[in-house]
This record gives sequence, structure tokens and C-alpha cells, in this order.
Amino acid sequence: MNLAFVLIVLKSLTLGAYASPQSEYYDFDSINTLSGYELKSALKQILRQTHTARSYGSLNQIYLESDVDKTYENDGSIVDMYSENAKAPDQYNYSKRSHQCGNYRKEGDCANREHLFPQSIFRKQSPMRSDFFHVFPTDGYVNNRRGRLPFGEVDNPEWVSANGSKVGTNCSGPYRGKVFEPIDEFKGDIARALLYFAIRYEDRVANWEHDMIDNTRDQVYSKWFLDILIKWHKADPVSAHELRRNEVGFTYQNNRNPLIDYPQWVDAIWIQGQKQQRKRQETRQGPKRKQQNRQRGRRSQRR
Ligand SMILES: [Ca+2]
Ligand SMILES: [Ca+2]
Repeated sequence: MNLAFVLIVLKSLTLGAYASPQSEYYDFDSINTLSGYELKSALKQILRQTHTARSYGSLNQIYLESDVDKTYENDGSIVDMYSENAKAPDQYNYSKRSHQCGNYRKEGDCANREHLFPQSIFRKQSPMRSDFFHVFPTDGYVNNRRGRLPFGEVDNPEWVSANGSKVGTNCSGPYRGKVFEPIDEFKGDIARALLYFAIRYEDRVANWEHDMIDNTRDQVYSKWFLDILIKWHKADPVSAHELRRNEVGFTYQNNRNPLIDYPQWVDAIWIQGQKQQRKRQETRQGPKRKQQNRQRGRRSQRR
């Protein structure tokens, strides 16, 4: 092992300004000492202050740059997470000119804009509706099959798309509702996009209704769903396609997905955040529980 390699490893282990060339975007003086949901709220401020909301229509234009396939077949078609076949030729493709819906009756007819966080939940409001980092080009028919289902894991699918995306009852964790499971190649991409959404819009979720969310500003997502997202984030690390998309997104709407830049922030926010909350709860419950135990003890002595 040479010295240069050791130095690179040491740098990549620090949370600070050396971990990524995008470090200038983040105000490390204000976030270096933070963890848990304080880090999340500090990042939210940065994402909000730098975000230039673009029109919903212009997404279709930027996709021709941001989502062109330079990673899988490298054939200039649009990467669609609901039809891309990461390990074999695609069954159908959307080219630069022909990708926009249109009517569709089956897979492969046309592509439209998929809100990974369903737009019906936030009543199509701005800037969520046109936020590049959670709205992706996908096949219209598969998009419609997903509808507003949560993402999840399915072992007994009632429907499977051409690339292997599934619809069926969730089998991961306690939730037993119907879910949509993307292929493994895109599980991390989708998790990081949804976790971005939870940072950027943490102050908007209080009154929204959906099984995915718990309506708190801190955790944002329900425990069962958060567990799946963190699992997917770890199993499918940041890809070259995501790195490229994040750079194009930055030139497009002037903010970034921090979890693509610093994947370790998923743990720093949600794992640490949950730990800190448990600790606070135990501290609060501490004296009360002691009192309850004492009362129980006295009662049993009287008997
Ligand atoms: Ca392709
Ligand atoms: Ca991936």
C-alpha cells in the first residue's frame, strides 16, 4: 500500500470538505458539527436557498441531457428505471425524439414523468411537482401501474413489467399493503431520490396523507418504509448514471441531491437521528418509570 493510497482512503473517510469535488456547494462550517435531524434541517436550508424552481414542461427537455444512456447500453436512448434492463438488451427504448406521451395501452408505447413521491399527495403543488431530483422519465404504462403505491418488496407478484419490476403485497417488515418493487439496479437510485425529497420538503409533510410518511418533520417516512429505503441505499451504491444526473440537475435547478454527493449522510441523518430520539425519550421516561416501579413495589408490599 503506498502513501498516496493511504491518504486518499483517509480523506474519503472524513465527512469534511475532501470527500467530493462538490464540496464547495455545502457550507461545511455550518454543518460539520451536526448530526441526526439537525444535519437534515441544515441541509434543507441549503437545498431550499439554492433551489431555482423550473417549469414542469422543461423537465422533458432536460431529460434529453440528464437521462441519456451513457452507462448501460450507451446507445443514446433515455434511461428509464421501469424498463431499463441493466444486464441484458432492453425490450423497448425511448429515443430522444419519440419519448413523450401520448396515449398508451401497453408497455413501450410512450414515456412520461414519474413522480417517485406521488404528486397527488402534495396536490401537484410547486416546487415539488417539477423538482428534477424526484421526477424521472419512465414508461407511461408502468408508471400508471405503480400509480401512488409505496415502494416495497414483493415475493408473490400479481404483475411484473418487462424488466422485472413488480406489483404485489409488501413482504419486508410489518407493512402488508400493496407496493411497487423496482429492479435491484435502481433501488438505491429511488431510495436516494426519496430521501432527498424528505430533506428538501421536511417542513411540508405534516398534513399529507400516505402510508409511506409518518408526518413528522424529523423522520418524515414511516419506520417500515424508512427501513426499506436505507436497506436499498446500502445494497445499491451511487452509480455513474446518478453522478451524471446530479451534475446536470445542479446546472438545471441550482441545487443537488446531497445523498449522492455524500452517501454516508443517510446514516448520519436517519440512523443517528433515531438513536438521538430514543435517548431523549429514555431520559424523559427515566424519572417517570422509576416512580412507577416504586409504586408497584409499595403495592406488592401491602398485599
Ligand atoms: Ca438502455
Ligand atoms: Ca443503482
